[in-house]
Amino acid sequence: MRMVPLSIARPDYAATGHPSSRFSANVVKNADQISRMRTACLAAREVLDEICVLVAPGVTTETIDEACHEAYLARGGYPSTLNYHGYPKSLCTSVNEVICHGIPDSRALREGDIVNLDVTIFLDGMHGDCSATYLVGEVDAVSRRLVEVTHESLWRGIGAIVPGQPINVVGRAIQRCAEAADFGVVRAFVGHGIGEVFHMEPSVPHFYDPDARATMRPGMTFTIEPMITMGAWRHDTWKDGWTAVTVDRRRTAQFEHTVLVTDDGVDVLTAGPDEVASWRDRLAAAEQLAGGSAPR
Ligand code: EYF
Ligand code: CO
Repeated sequence: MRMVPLSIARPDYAATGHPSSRFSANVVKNADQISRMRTACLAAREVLDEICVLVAPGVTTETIDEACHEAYLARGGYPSTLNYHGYPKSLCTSVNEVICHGIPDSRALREGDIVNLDVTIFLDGMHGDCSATYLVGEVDAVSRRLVEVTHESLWRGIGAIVPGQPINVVGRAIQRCAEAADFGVVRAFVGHGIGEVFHMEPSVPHFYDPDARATMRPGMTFTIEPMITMGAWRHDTWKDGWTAVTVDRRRTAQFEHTVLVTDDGVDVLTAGPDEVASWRDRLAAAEQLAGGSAPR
């Protein structure tokens, strides 16, 4: 396992692999917690931006993991995934048919692959989590479309966040977007509350689940991380116990942000300002074309 200097503060599971209960932290954060979430989420964004430039044919996912590990440490952060339930690495790297939790290894990326890099840092007592799917060299048109629609579905889900509404409006927006493009939505892995604890309430399904009725309240922080498939949305798990793959081994993509519910909408804590502005414009233009109202 990669080393973390003793000077870096660790989450409770770093030594044992067992995190404290997901019910042990408050769902609505106070101003101090929100300020520390901003710090952790900004660092997660920076790390992802730093390591994504390594994606290229011939580069192993282990090499990207090593760079990611060093990028966390350089910011004084702990790699949240390291020993989380025993997970062995500092990054998840999910290639092609891998839905999520792919373990970095000695396999080199190949021209035409798609790869999701999922970064989570524990900094200032908080976890910040984001991911994106990248193209390795020249990629076929259907895979490119899968990646684009998955990114749009994330922003459609974010656009559905309105305080006072049930959380299931997020999944409804994501599912509409994915299925309109004839893609599938993975059900087994969902977004989740995040803060001092890596995974906490609420659960955030990426499909319409009428039972997901938790009310979105200002001060909540959670991830939205749709996993969208070209074919079947059901999964198998590799013998390693971690790696989730599509049952039909067709490709899948994922994007993830950590968000904060505000008094009048949402603040995307792991997004750069350019990404927020460009998606707001794109979705507003699409809504106008469709004759609807602009998203919030
Ligand atoms: C107990 C895990 C536990 N969970 C989530 C735990 O970045 C993440 N989500 O956006 C994320 C990353 C990891 C993670 C790495 C390990 N886990 C995974 C799979 C099975 C499991 O069983
Ligand atoms: Co993540």
